[in-house]
Amino acid sequence: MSIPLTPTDALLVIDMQNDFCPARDGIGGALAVQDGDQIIPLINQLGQRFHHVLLTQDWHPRGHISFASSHPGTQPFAVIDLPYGPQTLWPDHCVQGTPGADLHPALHLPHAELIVRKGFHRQIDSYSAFLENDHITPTGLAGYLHERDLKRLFLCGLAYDFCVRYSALDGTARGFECIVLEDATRAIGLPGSIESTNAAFAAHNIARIHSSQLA
Ligand code: VGL
Ligand code: ZN
Repeated sequence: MSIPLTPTDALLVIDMQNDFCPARDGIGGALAVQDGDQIIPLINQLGQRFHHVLLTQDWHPRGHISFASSHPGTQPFAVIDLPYGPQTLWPDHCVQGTPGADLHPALHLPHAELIVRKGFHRQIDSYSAFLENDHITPTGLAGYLHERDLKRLFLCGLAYDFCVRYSALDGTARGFECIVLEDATRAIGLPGSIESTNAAFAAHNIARIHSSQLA
């Protein structure tokens, strides 16, 4: 199966930030995804094939509700109940204005049209590029895509089992065709998180393809 690209396609590059990549010279790595930086050359190549490239940037205030440090007595990767539902707690990461929150310097996508920042409300986390974790608060991306007449999204970036997962699911629910470029993502890999992501994609007919399948 080979997929030809059309002018209404966009590449959606999720959270390719220093804190999700292994630390270099003391920069980043706060929530490093194993080998997260190894997908950057492929993403740069993919970017050249798309007319439209959109990025997301996880962008938390200090003291964000998703940080274990905001809940004394808890540890990162524990799950707590918040008013909007269960929330995994994370190490402090992608704090606004810090080097860890910067896009990785090896990412070279100069024609990217939009950077969607998410997770900036102190009391709500946001994995998805479309909707925050309360499943109510929109990021504005759906409106942007509608106005720009962009209909199909190819997703890549970090992390497969969190932000890529929920972005693809919410995009699909909003009527955008979402296709995951599996070799251009990496997972955090909490217990069961990859398996449940694969199951959710299958249940919603979200295709996982290899980048070589792009015509
Ligand atoms: C992410 C956990 C916390 C992600 C962001 O980009 O997948 N994961 N914040
Ligand atoms: Zn985050």
